[in-house]
Amino acid sequence: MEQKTRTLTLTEEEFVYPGNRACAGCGLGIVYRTALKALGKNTILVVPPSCLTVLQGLYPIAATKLPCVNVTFASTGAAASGVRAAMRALKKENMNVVAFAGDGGTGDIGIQALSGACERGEDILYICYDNEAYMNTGVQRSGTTPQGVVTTTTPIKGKTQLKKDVPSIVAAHRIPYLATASAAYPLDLFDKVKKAISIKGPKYIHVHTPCPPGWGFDTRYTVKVGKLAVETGLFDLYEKDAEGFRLTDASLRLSGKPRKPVTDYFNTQGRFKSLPETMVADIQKDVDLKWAGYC
Ligand SMILES: Cc1ncc(C[n+]2csc(CCOP(=O)(O)OP(=O)(O)O)c2C)c(N)n1
Ligand code: SF4
Ligand SMILES: [Mg+2]
Repeated sequence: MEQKTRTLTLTEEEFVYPGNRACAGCGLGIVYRTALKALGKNTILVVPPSCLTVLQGLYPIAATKLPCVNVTFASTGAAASGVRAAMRALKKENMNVVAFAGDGGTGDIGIQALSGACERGEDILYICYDNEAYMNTGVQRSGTTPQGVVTTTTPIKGKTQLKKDVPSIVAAHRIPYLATASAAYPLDLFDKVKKAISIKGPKYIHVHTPCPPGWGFDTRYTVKVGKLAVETGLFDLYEKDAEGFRLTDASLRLSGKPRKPVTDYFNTQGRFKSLPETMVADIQKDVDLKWAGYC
């Protein structure tokens, strides 16, 4: 696969004030700051309950410079559709309407409203930051928690079920733009958000987002852990649009090359402490099979 040249670069303007209520080392801080730079000031955010509502805070001491509608979990896709309709009525078509939600709020509780918005062809961007559990309420397992991970609501040997593939569910709606990204690759994320808002209709970006307290690693390793997820081939950076599917950034560079073993990723985090060896072997086999399909 051919690498597209990067022409964009991060802008200087900040839309997040210094100092917010996220934990030290929070991957969401990188995702949010980068995405807002790409979105710019003509943006309205729609945010359900999550660590992001805590990070943003509430007026008049909010950490964000952008207007935000805080909505209920199940309604994010519908609320964003309503905000888009309001912008149409006010003849403010140039506004970006952006739903920004966690993995639990997206892949479990908000999935039907997201599906409805995609099926109706609403002109919205939906960004899901995937920290792979319900973090804000104390690390409960979600549909997107990976197999084998220990949370406060899994058996002591870890989650038995597989991680739900939410980007594939959304892709089944055949929307004009869909991408995955990672907090560890902010330039790739920036490019994808820029591209998404240049396209009409529903757009979806799923962002892998390391969380030090929830995943059990030291706050200084957020980017290292995020990179290892990509370098081991467990989480892939890609985009899908009218031109088709392509790997991007580090995932594209990995194509046809040996990847790091998945244990390099698992060993960095306490949440994988109970992973049985047989499960590790099965996961490695699955990753190898998936990558054989890319080459
Ligand atoms: C209907 C409803 N159920 C439960 C809650 C409690 N709650 C608030 S935030 C949250 C966790 C959200 O998880 P996720 O969407 O993954 O975002 P994260 O906290 O991980 O950033 C929960 C369960 C709520 N606010 N509303
Ligand atoms: S619990 Fe995790 S996602 Fe939530 S603010 Fe803390 S580091 Fe960020
Ligand atoms: Mg979450």
